[in-house]
Amino acid sequence: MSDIKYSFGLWTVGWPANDPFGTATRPELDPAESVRKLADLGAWGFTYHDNDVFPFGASEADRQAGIDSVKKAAQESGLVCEMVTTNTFSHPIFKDGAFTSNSRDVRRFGLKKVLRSVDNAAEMGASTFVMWGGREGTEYDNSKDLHSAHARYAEGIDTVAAYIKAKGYDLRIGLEPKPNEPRGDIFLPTIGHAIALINTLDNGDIVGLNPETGHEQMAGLNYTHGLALALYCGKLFHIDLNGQHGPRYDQDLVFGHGDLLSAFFTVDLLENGFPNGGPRYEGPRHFDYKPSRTEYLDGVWESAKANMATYDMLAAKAKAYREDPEVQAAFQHAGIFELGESTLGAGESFDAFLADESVDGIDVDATAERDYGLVKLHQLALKHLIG
Ligand code: 3MF
Ligand code: MG
Ligand code: MG
Repeated sequence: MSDIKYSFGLWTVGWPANDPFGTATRPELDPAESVRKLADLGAWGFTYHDNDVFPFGASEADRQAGIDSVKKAAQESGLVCEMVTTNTFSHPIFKDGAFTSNSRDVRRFGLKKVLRSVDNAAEMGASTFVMWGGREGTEYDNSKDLHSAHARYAEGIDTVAAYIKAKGYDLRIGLEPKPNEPRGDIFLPTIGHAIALINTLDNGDIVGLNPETGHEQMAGLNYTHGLALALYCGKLFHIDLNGQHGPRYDQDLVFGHGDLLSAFFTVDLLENGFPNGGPRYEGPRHFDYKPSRTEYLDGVWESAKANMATYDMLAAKAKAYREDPEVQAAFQHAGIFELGESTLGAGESFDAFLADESVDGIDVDATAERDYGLVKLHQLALKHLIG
């Protein structure tokens, strides 16, 4: 396998495949065993929710025993704990949200649960702390004062960021947008919404994003474009890779098993960067998928391997695509390098620009007839992907 740093949530392989219509089809896995198994399969890192390693309401002793068991497996196998997150969605107390619940008692309970998880993330040496607001939302638009809900959400996130700074932890927060499921509408439904809220925070410098392939695609949006915006804003702190077939329930398929062409361009961006240079994503290639309910234990580990194998194959194909002189010529023809040039000249004044007769002196009809060759360029991508 490649030297790409692959990472898995323990809740992915550990999902016993219970869904809203049926009970589990697989036994619970010991999280420490999953750590060892993922290391055997060639993964580099792992991530978990607090309640993936100890149950909700565990005694202090049981809590520490769960953490220590996973920590020992990590030390022995060399698997890196790179991200920790909090489950603020499973227990009924969070049915109306954690940071945005109408109940102040619930909000204070949720905040304390999250801060304890932050301490655990630091203890495990993680670099990212993810916050997915699974229950932060509504089914009905009159369920909340929507201004107060956003204010409480911002307060909660800012408080966690301030706590990280106060403790001197080397951690950054990754907010994970999702449009719906399990709530009818979840707050911060997309990458763009999350960036807008981050910009209002006092401690927003350590708050960025953990975008998930399927979550953007559930909203009919383009994941690769979302990653590009997050990179442009300096906010791509972590990623959740998986597969999805457009707007429907959250499928959490193996990466590449949904929209394969989109996955190809995601990998092309992650591995090769923008054609004109610019910010790069340096974090782990983290998978947040679910082994399908039809699979038993062999299928769990086959599907885990499939994520890494698919990414490896796409990375090799994306490299060949970028290195192909025909592709580079098509980039040139399409104007992709030209888009890297600023529209105004360096230091060009408004007066100089408006006085420049060559701007509207162009032959508009001839310019409108330009053939960008984008279909040919896209066909070249297909040739590399499936040719
Ligand atoms: C749900 C998710 C979550 C988050 C996790 C934090 C249970 O659709 O994607 O997984 O990823 O809570 O990373
Ligand atoms: Mg998901
Ligand atoms: Mg996720």
